[in-house]
Amino acid sequence: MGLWISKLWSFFGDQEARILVLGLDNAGKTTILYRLQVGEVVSTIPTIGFNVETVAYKNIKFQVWDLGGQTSIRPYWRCYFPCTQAIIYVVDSTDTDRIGISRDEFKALLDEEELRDSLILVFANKQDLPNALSDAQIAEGLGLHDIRNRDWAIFKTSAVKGEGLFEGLDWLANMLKTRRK
Ligand SMILES: Nc1nc2c(ncn2[C@@H]2O[C@H](COP(=O)(O)OP(=O)(O)O)[C@@H](O)[C@H]2O)c(=O)[nH]1
Ligand SMILES: [Mg+2]
Repeated sequence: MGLWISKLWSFFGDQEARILVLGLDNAGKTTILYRLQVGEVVSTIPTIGFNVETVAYKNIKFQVWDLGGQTSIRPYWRCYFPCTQAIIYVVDSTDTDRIGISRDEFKALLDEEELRDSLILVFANKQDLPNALSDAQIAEGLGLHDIRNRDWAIFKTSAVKGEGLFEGLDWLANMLKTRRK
């Protein structure tokens, strides 16, 4: 287990905290969840039919599900929004066809009232593949520079190689530390 998680935890104290790992299917979210190596990944399929994967470290929960697809289940996502300190938004940097869909989903999250104080950490994933868009292109594609009044950062990652993930999480921990001051 990495130092980053105890660092993250030290900023939360006893407070319940949630970090949502979201993005389109095939972005690499599940791979990232396993990479974190903070505990056992538990998969639950509520009756409403979307799969939520959770890994917990003390009072911090990381939760993953796929965006896109059926709009009828969207309202149920809101059950997972309270106490969300951060959103890790994962993009398959080779999926140029769906960057627009990813952007729309991302914008919809930013509009959620209960997520208005969440930090935004974007992972431009699959950077090990030759045709991957750069982090600047992903930032452009998602419209990151249009974001106002929120803290965000983008990191280049390769979930399969384990690159960039912990740099991003370190940013998150440092931001939480700054906010607590
Ligand atoms: N080359 C490469 N493949 C990746 C990376 N991250 C995930 N994948 C692969 O992409 C596919 C989808 O990953 P998965 O974690 O299931 O995506 P999810 O649908 O977002 O949970 C799997 O075959 C992964 O092995 C990466 O950084 N590089
Ligand atoms: Mg998955």
